[in-house]
Amino acid sequence: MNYFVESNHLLDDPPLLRRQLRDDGYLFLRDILPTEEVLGLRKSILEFCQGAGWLRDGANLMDGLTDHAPILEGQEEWRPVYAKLQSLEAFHRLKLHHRVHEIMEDIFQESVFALPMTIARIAFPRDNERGTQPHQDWLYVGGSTEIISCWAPLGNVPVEVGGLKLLVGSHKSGFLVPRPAPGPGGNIVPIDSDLEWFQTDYRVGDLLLFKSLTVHAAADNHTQDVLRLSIDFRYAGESHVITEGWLQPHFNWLGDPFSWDELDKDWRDSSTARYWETLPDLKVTTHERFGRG
Ligand SMILES: O=C(O)CCC(=O)C(=O)O
Repeated sequence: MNYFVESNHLLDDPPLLRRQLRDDGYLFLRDILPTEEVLGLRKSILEFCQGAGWLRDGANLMDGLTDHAPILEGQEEWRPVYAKLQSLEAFHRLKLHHRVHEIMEDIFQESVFALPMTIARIAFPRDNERGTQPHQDWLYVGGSTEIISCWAPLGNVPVEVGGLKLLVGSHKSGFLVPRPAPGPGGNIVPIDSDLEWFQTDYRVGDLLLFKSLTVHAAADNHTQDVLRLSIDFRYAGESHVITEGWLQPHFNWLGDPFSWDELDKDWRDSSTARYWETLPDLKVTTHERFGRG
């Protein structure tokens, strides 16, 4: 098992930070996201899970323990929980944190913006075969291959619980042709056996950044009872092309309640809602074949 290299010491040296990203296809940073906000989100999400009967009775809420049969993203029972989560302003605001923004400006060397679609994963234990399979985000995100994906744990996620792993150097292989597979995203790409998987003991506040062509997947959850909660989102430099589907909420293809009109009605006055509509020159194209995160 290989652990990510931590790159916090490069934050004051943007050229070296960019070089590290270019060489390895990822950057792993500790203590970027604000602890209180991450834990506040974790609490809200776990309350929704508890309300749905997914958590073990009598256990500490923040431990996120489940004895429920695994529930897969997209399933009927999952939808109301995910709709509540997607209507949390704090969930959509987290990606806009100034430290994330500053790092992205150092990477892109121009003004940047966060793609509005923001994804949460509530990954059940005892379900590894239906976890996120090895894939490249570009298949779904389209547009510029320079778009950066970010993944962060919503709570501590030790190696035992899994989290995200990635294949270091895989961004140099170009676009890999996927085939259908179970799990979120529904595709898997071939793995270069010369490359190695890296992961880490994730802590609250950590941020993993990776390139659109970097192969990544859910690492196995070796516990019997711990839910893994995480957020993922993407950034682009203002001169980069994005695809129109990413201006919509995750699972917008199901219709209401996964539309902005439904989700942001209680936070429409805040700067989190519809911020992209005031950005001057968004370069938006279509991505008809894929586009689902
Ligand atoms: O958290 C996961 O299981 C999948 C996340 C992912 O694949 C992504 O961030 O692109």
